[in-house]
Amino acid sequence: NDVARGIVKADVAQNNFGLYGQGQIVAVADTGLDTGRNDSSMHEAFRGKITALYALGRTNNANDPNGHGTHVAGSVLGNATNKGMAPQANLVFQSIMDSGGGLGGLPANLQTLFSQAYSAGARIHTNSWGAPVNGAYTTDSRNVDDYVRKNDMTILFAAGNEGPGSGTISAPGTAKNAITVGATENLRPSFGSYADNINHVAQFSSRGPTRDGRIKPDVMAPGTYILSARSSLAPDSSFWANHDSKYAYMGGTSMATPIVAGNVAQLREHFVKNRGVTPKPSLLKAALIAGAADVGLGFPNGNQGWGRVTLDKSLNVAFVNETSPLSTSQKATYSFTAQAGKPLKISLVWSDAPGSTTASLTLVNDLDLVITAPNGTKYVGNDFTAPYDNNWDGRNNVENVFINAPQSGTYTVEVQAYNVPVGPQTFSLAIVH
Ligand SMILES: [Ca+2]
Ligand SMILES: [Ca+2]
Ligand SMILES: [Ca+2]
Repeated sequence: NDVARGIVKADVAQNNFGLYGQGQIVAVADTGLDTGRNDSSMHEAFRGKITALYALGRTNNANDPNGHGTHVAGSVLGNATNKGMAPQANLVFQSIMDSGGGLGGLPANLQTLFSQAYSAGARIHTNSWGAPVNGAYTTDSRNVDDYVRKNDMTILFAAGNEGPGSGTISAPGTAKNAITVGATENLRPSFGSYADNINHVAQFSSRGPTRDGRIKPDVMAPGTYILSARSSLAPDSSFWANHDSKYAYMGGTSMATPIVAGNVAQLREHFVKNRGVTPKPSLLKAALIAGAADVGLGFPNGNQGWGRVTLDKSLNVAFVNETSPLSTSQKATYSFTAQAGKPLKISLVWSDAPGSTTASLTLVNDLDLVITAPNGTKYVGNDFTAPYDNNWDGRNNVENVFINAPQSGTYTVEVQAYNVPVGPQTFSLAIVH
């Protein structure tokens, strides 16, 4: 956590903007949390900040003999040493590990899980688990999409650890409306080649595209040799390396995902406190994507998605917060002023209607992003080959236009509703310029 914080610029958000996740409640569904008791026996990282602790997998027992859940929660909001990204956020923890060590505490319909957390006040829900389905869109993926579309709940899922082959995203990480997180390397070179270059995608990180050809993961964060909270009940064998009795090292997209969840808490705090809006899930996702950094693979790319989270860029976006619902053939138009020489990144995200698990395409409502430069040059979303206005995207509910060397002057942004069968469709825009 201490190193990752600098890589994703959570430290800049803390030091320069005062963003520690205050006022945000983040839900974590995972194995368990340390002793499982919200009292003085609890790990120092969480004492006094637990809003709710639910035992869903074992009767009246939310403890963590595994170590996974405690470590994950520490990366979001641990508040002792080796702090998480949003140390002033509060925690709703849902222990889903059953007595056999599986995740039998998960309800048949994931919306039950999200609703419990929502009722406890959480508006961010992070999940470091999934099933290796090689990019398939499952009933769980569908339920995630339906919940995000209908509720103010930003839901994150780990991409999975089935890399480095392509087409290996786990479910529900294949959900359209989730923020799906892959792992890049941390910078702890004493541990060797798995943590020696922040621009390396971790070998194990699951790769896109999804089976229906969508770009996933969405964003990346460090996920190797992460130092975070250690459950007092977990054996040494649970960890990548030991540190001391309260902290230890783990790795996986499981570790990258809660880092981004903490960043989302910081970002949400910023929108509420400093930018005058309650950001919808689609805006938080658009801001993360517009701000993210290419690790050197270009776009679109199934290894890195839209790049590594770079929170200070995301804080400063120009934005439209889920507004102007569109029906088929309608459009919304905006403009902004660009400066020559300052790279331009425009992200359109919408919370699409849930797709069919048997269809070849899961996209339901097809919006298109169209950018017009001051000299009339047009760009359409996700066309990264010249000319940039002839490959229209009919698969993704994230569309980006990145212009490395913009002209100075007024750019026009159009969001066109090409086909909206389950409408009308709201959307969000985030612009780094
Ligand atoms: Ca490496
Ligand atoms: Ca489109
Ligand atoms: Ca093209």
